[in-house]
Amino acid sequence: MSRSVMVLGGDGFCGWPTALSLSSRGCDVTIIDNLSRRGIDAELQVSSLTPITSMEERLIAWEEVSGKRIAFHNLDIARDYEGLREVLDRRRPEAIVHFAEQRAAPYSMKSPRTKRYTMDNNISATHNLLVALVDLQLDSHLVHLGTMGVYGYDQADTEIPDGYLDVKMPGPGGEWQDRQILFPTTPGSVYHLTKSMDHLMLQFYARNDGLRITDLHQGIVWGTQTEETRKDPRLVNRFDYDGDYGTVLNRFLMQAAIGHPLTVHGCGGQTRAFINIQDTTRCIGIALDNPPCRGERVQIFNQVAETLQVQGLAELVAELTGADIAHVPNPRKEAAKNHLCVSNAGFRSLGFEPILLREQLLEETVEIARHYQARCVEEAIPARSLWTPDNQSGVLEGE
Ligand code: NAD
Ligand code: USQ
Repeated sequence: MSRSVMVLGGDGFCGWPTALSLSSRGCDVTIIDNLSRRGIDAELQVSSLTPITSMEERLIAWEEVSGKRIAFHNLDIARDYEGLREVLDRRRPEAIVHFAEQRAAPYSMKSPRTKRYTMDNNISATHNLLVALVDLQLDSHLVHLGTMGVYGYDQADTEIPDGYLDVKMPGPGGEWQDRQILFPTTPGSVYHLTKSMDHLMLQFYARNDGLRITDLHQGIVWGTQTEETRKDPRLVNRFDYDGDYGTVLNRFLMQAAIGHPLTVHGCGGQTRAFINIQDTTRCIGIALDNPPCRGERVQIFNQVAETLQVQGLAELVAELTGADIAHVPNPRKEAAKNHLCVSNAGFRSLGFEPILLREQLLEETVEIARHYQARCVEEAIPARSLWTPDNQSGVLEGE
């Protein structure tokens, strides 16, 4: 019998290609999404650079292309606990992949309303899901999409392990004892704060109720198409480029495609972790194939391919496309420069071989951006969300 998997947030940038990839692998997939991301596009008067079709059209196209059906429920998992409980009880999925959160740091810092929305939505979504699993005594393997940003970006030259840190603490007689603790969190936005809080909720429910949980600390996802979304134009994945939702590499690739200078914040000294969207789907497949046992602590994997500095990234895109680089004031409160060294040993030990940036997919993304450039709203490109009202330089005090 095929494995039943529920994909929460399955209309989104990571959720849609993941749902298709799982369906393609023979899983019986159900998507839950309240389409809030499309609603935020309307609120911001911008839309995906790629013309995404409605959920209904997407599912018809997938059935035509693959012969496989994906079920869909339009449901707000943060506000409709009974609705979520009812679908979970009916489907009793073997696994659940949870993407359903407000995921943009700039949007989360935009206004009191967006701060409160991000907090209420993300915390309630994750908590409702955990409560429902306990309430229904479901033994589904929960795979949660967390973020590298949970660790923060002020590490020294040390490597960030997969979630847990080996430390030495003084015992009663002053002797040093070995302990393993959760890596301390240092969130840099309200959005990242919600992920740090998710991180604690997952720990609590795994310990208290024996839930089987994998938490994936994912880096910045780049690219747009995957093996499955390429199969039909109606399956195209979303491509965010605006100042709130566009992430740095996809923004640079799109800016290069339309002849806009690459918007490097400050000196571009921030180093971040990256992963291609195709690898997101692969890693989730690997995580689903390797569930923890009941009673085990939360299994944490860093879902990253490589780390790069923003300035280096801009130079790489400029080299590839001939684009100019512009250094703009940083609207965020972040260090001018940081070091970041991350282990992805957990996934590598399970066979993950990451796609690296210098491979040909960068060009594919530029091509897609060129193809749809007429859909670009240029006024939506600048990042206008300020971390604090007086934050003109964006640099943390003491830098
Ligand atoms: P996205 O905004 O494109 O997708 C999220 C989806 O969840 C949307 O379709 C939205 O409508 C849905 N959703 C949000 N709140 C919901 C609710 N209350 N009920 C039902 N559906 C709801 O975001 P994405 O880029 O696909 O990110 C997915 C997950 O991966 C997020 O949790 C994000 O934090 C994490 N992540 C993303 C990236 C990235 O670079 N995109 C990197 C690391 C981690
Ligand atoms: N940046 C620029 N120019 C731009 C846009 C961004 O220099 O035009 C800089 C930012 O100042 C920041 C870095 O690039 O230093 C990354 O910004 P981003 O918007 O690409 O990524 P971020 O805000 O961290 O958030 C994204 C996703 C989020 C996910 C996170 C993974 O939106 O859902 O959790 O990446 S991570 O960064 O590893 O925490």
